[in-house]
Amino acid sequence: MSFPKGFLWGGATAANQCEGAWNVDGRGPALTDVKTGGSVNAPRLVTYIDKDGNPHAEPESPRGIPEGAHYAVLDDYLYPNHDGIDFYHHYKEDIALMGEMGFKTFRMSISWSRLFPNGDEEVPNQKGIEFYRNVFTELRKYNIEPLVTIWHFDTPLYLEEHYGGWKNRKLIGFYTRFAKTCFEEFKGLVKYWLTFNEINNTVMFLEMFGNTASDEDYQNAYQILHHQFVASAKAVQIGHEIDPENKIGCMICGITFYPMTCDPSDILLNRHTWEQGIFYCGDVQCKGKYPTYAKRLWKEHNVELEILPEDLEDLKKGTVDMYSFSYYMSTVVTTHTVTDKVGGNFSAGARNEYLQYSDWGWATDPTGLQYYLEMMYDRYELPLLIVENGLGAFDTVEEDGSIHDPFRIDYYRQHIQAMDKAIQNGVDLIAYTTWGCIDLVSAGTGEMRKRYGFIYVDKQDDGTGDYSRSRKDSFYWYKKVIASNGENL
Ligand code: BGP
Repeated sequence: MSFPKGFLWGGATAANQCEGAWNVDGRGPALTDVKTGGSVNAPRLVTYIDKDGNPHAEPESPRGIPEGAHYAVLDDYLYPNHDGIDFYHHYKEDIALMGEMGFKTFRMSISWSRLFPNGDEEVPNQKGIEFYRNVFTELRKYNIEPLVTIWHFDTPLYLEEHYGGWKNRKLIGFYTRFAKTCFEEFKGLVKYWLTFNEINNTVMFLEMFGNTASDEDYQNAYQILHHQFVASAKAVQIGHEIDPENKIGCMICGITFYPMTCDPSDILLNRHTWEQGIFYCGDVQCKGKYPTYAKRLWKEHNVELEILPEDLEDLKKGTVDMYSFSYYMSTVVTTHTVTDKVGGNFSAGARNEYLQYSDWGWATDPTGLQYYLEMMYDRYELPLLIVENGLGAFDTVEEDGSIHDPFRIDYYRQHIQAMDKAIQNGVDLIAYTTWGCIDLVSAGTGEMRKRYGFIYVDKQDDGTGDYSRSRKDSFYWYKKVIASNGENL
């Protein structure tokens, strides 16, 4: 195995899917308290669950909040992001378990509305700052390097309701203040930062296999992205000023796309899908300017962006130090009619007969990961981090309390082998944080039963469970992997 010394093995979570304590110590409600996390960026393919447990389709308008649903539901939501797995009160126990596995790094995010309850305040909530300082200090006790996502879908609800969310340019200023506060307050405790989780979701899933989007949807999506690009670039500049040691990355939802046939129209569509879905955001954030094909993308949907001259300066000055991405699956695109569609949480494509699919229809494809790694390293020549990868699956607790998850171990083994091949081929991969290292609420569906963890959490979708934590077989396996720096698979 070729993993470099100091390789950052670990796991990943997001505040909105694990912290809970949604109204504790001054935290304000976030958009993700009332909608599943994925819906924030990919409004079409998710449902929200009302207090009687009934799923409802998303409303027509992208990013719209179901009318009358939010506060009414908030108090006793059944499948809630806002309860999470109560990491807020269990963090010491959870970090001890991560320490036991030998984690070198832990990816987590900071809840914006815990620091700025409405999002537009000038002064942060001290209790929120205290919480994260305690978490980072606890991580350092175990020599675990925090890897912190500043925004993981959870815009304060107030900003959505009163400003229209990221469509509004004002959000750049609010986010920048939030990011600056994080860099200042956690200086010396955190060195690795990611500005926006899966920033590309906004545009990637607008139109795939039968989903339709209007020109207005495209207009909004590209304008939202422009605001987020500028916000990210400003954050990178501020982060570097506050501490030159800071390493700040982008975070892209990584999917490997294949053409279904060798029909030239499929090959061209595949290239255009990569451009719209994956390269567009990475290119702006890594190269500091809009790519040449952006004009084609905008023209296709009559998009006219509001871009100020100083924005372009910011993009140039605020390029990221590293490229991070999530990777769960590949998908297949075609111009031909497809009847057998399979989907991820946010994506859907044609079935690939060479691959196996998870219970949630995600294609397991480690070779696609190698492909992605080699392609992105060549494109950007920046250190790469895989900050999400994993298999959402059902777990069964045996009578003696043990949990056997060989399927999960197999999945990881294959992906780690693919990473090894990419490293041997020259890729500078520095970190691997598996998604949901501790079971948490699903972003796409709001469920608990779709589990990713090495650590099982007794919280069930029917509201039962005592939140106790236990070790799955994969826990012991991953511990060996880390101890041997990837040799012992
Ligand atoms: C990514 C999100 C995560 C996460 C993961 C798994 O897109 O960044 O927040 O949840 O997908 O998705 P799901 O929870 O739908 O299984």
